[in-house]
Amino acid sequence: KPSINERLSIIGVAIDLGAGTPGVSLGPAAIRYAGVTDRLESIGYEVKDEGDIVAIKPENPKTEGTNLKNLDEVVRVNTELCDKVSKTMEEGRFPLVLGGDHSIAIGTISGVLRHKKNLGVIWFDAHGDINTDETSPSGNIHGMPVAVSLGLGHEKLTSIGGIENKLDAKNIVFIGSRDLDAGERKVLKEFGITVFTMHEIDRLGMPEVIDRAIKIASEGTDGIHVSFDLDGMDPIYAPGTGTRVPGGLTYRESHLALEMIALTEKVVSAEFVEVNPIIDNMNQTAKSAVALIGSLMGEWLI
Ligand code: 4U7
Ligand code: MN
Ligand code: MN
Ligand code: MN
Repeated sequence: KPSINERLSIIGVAIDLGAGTPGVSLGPAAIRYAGVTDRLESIGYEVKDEGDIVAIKPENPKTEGTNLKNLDEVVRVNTELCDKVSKTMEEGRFPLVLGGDHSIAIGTISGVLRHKKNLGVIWFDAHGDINTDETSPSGNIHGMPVAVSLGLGHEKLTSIGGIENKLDAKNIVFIGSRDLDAGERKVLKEFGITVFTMHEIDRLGMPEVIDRAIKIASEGTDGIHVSFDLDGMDPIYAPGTGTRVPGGLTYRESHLALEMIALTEKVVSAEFVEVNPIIDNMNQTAKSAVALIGSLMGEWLI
């Protein structure tokens, strides 16, 4: 039996404007073809598929006075997503957001924050995603959602969903990091954010890492959001993603982590992002995403 919330809404976000590589906008379709709804229904969830929020490629990707790519459309899409996530939670349903590039975490998290003022976040990713327009080497907004959710960066991004509630750095934890930029390391240190890089996972083992991560995301919070970038997994299991980094989480490490998080019964929302079927191998990465969703939603429980 599922333990988190038996009613669930799937929200696709067909956007690649925040990423450097095109094609991740087809992620939600790929994850649906990999059977996400059937999988969740077979566990016992009542699933409502809300379809996709669709980004439209702008004629001019530049906004005056910034290096950020496609800023205005990324803002529009995330504002819509914020409202949809918030409405889903209002209906007492669990929002499962399918990406799409990781810029959509801005909309998801700001929507969840309307209902959960003190939100813990567990961020699975090879990257830090904590750049701002000032530190970003690329101008790609998918490298910035954590910064934005802390209130850092371009005002058009930080004001999505209102500025009064933001994440607290002490309740954010990273797992699987192995490609952090110089500017990101500085911010992570400055804010005292806990980062379990692959080094810590190798040394401590995933059970210990996840125990600690759950404590960090739980202390003083009223729920946990799971943000899973498929590039956190090793490219062997998730080759269809634009920013592959070798030496990632194994199949069982990722699943064990999500299973242990499921047991807390504290998860209020989740997103699985950066699935790019255009550069994938037989939809393998979307299949990995569906299996991971199964683990987070308790399909392994007897
Ligand atoms: B993803 C990068 F410089 N840090 O900011 C950047 F290495 O959502 C990559 O984690 C960001 O996939 C990757 O452009 C964003 C780069
Ligand atoms: Mn990443
Ligand atoms: Mn990411
Ligand atoms: Mn990526």
